[in-house]
Amino acid sequence: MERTFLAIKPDGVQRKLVGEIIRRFETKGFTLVGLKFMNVSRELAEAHYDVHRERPFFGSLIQFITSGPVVAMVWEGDGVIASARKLIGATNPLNSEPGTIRGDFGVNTGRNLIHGSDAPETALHEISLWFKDEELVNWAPEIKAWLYE
Ligand code: D4T
Repeated sequence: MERTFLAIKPDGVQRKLVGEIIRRFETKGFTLVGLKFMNVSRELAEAHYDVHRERPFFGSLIQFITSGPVVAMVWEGDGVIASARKLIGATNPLNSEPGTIRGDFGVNTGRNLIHGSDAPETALHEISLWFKDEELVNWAPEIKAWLYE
């Protein structure tokens, strides 16, 4: 089954949205296989956002993501990468549809609450960047037969 990397950013943590955000992926039917609450080092932040290194917002992005704790997660399920991006919503929360996480809780691109991997290759890369193999839990939820035909 597919896996994706999601991280509740410092604004999501500060605004006490951790439970609300996790609930959305749980109730959708995806399976949590990795979870840690952590401060992000500058080194990890820069590696994670390496593709944005030359962008004008890179400095403020690194400052923001290292400014407080984040909830790093790995979620599993058929099609979870694209589906999680839909549940999260557009990068600019003002353009995110109501019903999405950013659409319901955000108003600014620099405070868009949650990160989600955007493709299978990025998901693999980001999972290995943030988690050791032994930190991921392989398990099959008992309700699987009620989620999948
Ligand atoms: P992430 O990567 O956080 O899931 O966001 P997106 O995939 O939706 O958007 P992105 O990679 O284009 O941007 C990464 C990160 O940078 C912030 N950002 C982005 C910003 O502060 N100013 C900007 O102009 C843009 C485009 C928000 C998300």
